[in-house]
Amino acid sequence: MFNKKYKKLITASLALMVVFVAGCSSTDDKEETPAGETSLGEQLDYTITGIDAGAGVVAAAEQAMEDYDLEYKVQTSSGAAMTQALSDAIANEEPIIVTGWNPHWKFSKYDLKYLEDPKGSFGEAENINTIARMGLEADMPEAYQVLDNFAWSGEDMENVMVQINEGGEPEEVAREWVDNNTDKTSVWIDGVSSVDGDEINLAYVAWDTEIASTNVVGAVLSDLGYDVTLTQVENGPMWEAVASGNTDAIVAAWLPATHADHYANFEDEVINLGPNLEGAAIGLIVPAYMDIDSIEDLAKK
Ligand code: PBE
Repeated sequence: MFNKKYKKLITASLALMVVFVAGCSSTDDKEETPAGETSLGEQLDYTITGIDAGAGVVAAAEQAMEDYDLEYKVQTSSGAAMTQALSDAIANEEPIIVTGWNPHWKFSKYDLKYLEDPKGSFGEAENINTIARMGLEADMPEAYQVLDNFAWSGEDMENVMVQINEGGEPEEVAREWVDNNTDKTSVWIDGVSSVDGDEINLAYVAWDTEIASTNVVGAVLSDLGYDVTLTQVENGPMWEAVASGNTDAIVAAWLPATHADHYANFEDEVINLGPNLEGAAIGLIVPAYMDIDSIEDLAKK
């Protein structure tokens, strides 16, 4: 009855009507995405860019998805993959949500913001603590004293992190920082005697914060005469190592919230030497150009 041309026209108008009707059916909530536009959730494929599966911030992000009743998945990878994805998204002015933390070099490189967390899924202000194995004080009193004294500011740590991010070898950057900041490091070694090549092991996870701090403490211990080994592990094994005595200490314990489960497991098997850095934080972080401010906004967009 119809020739080919008419058939095409009819199909096209039907398709237009479908689009029109679909567009009309979802306009009652003002916050919803206007017809024809891709929602933020769709643009992000409902994905939060996470880091390593063992990280406390990944567990907290998964908890947040439950607390805020969100359909997003937290994709795990590594700290380095997360910062690469962040950098790629910013280069293209695309949306991205990452599991992040501070101190961190990313804040000096990019214009970023934490999403507000009114339900407190990511906890309050954090400290980074130093944890020693049982018996370290008796076995290596000099190292124990330095580890106990070790404390610096977020700004100090970021100075080291920025230089490593700019391509410096962690060990060399740490060495240089220690040499240039004797006003600080002299307090850590004040009254501590040198040793003669005693072996000491520090475990850490390859998070940018911990790469910086562990290398700095390693450099100071090495100046005192220790034969220092830094062992890179995952978060769970790091806690097991210090609890079992397989490593001598860690400077990477985020408390009270981020590593709360690990600390609760091993509290009686380790010595907590207290904070080496105060005022850290974890959370969901986005580029400042994104027009959301709170985790709650993800439910609407
Ligand atoms: N972090 C950095 C760690 C603690 C240090 C926030 C990635 C974590 O989430 O466990």
